Amino acid sequence: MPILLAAVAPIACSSSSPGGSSPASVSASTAGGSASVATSPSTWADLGLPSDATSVSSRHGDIDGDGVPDLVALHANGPLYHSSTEWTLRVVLATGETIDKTLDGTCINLSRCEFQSLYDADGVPGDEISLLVEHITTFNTVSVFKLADGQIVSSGSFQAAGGDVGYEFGFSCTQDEGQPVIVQHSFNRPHAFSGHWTQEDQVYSWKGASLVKSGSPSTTTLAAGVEFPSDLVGEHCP
Ligand SMILES: [Ca+2]
Repeated sequence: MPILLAAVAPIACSSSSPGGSSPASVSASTAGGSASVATSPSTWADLGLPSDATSVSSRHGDIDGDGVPDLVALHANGPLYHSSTEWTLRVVLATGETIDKTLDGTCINLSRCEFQSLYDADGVPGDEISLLVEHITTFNTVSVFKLADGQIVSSGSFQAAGGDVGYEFGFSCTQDEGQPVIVQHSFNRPHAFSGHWTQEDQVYSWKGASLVKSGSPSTTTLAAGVEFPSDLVGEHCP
């Protein structure tokens, strides 16, 4: 995603961040005087982070779907104490508005929460944000967030990867009957080192800002000796 795309638009300075930062902007002289040109927020100063923010990472994405890249940041609230650290997802729109989402719970068994990807998962203009929020031996948990009614909300969580013998997980952004969906793939081989793998696919469809189960999971038993399809393990969203 390019960083310095610009669009001619009025600047709405309504930052709610403690730092009070507004998006990057310049004044351009014109024949009729000067005009403000809003650009995509692109610097750490644009984030207006609180003074106790640590372990900051950021990405660009068009979160509100207006065609201008916005700035998204993930930071810890204070020093890192692993699972006791609280994290915040901050979105600074190109309009200047800042929206925070305190992550529910903490980043479990992770040294830090991490961005997975930003992509339009629901077909509604604007990128959704997926974050790695938990690791246990059996799988990683990835949560999907989106902008809805001026707030960043959690849409759903999925399992990815695998760490235990006989278990693998992944999810895919795809379409079902022409509608965007996310499919959770779960692979299990009850006898860890032998026998048949079973594949269970559960479709999640969008209901407003939420991903909800659509119907019952489909279960397939793979032929003896056939390994699980490794290309479905992990996250598969554009
Ligand atoms: Ca979207």
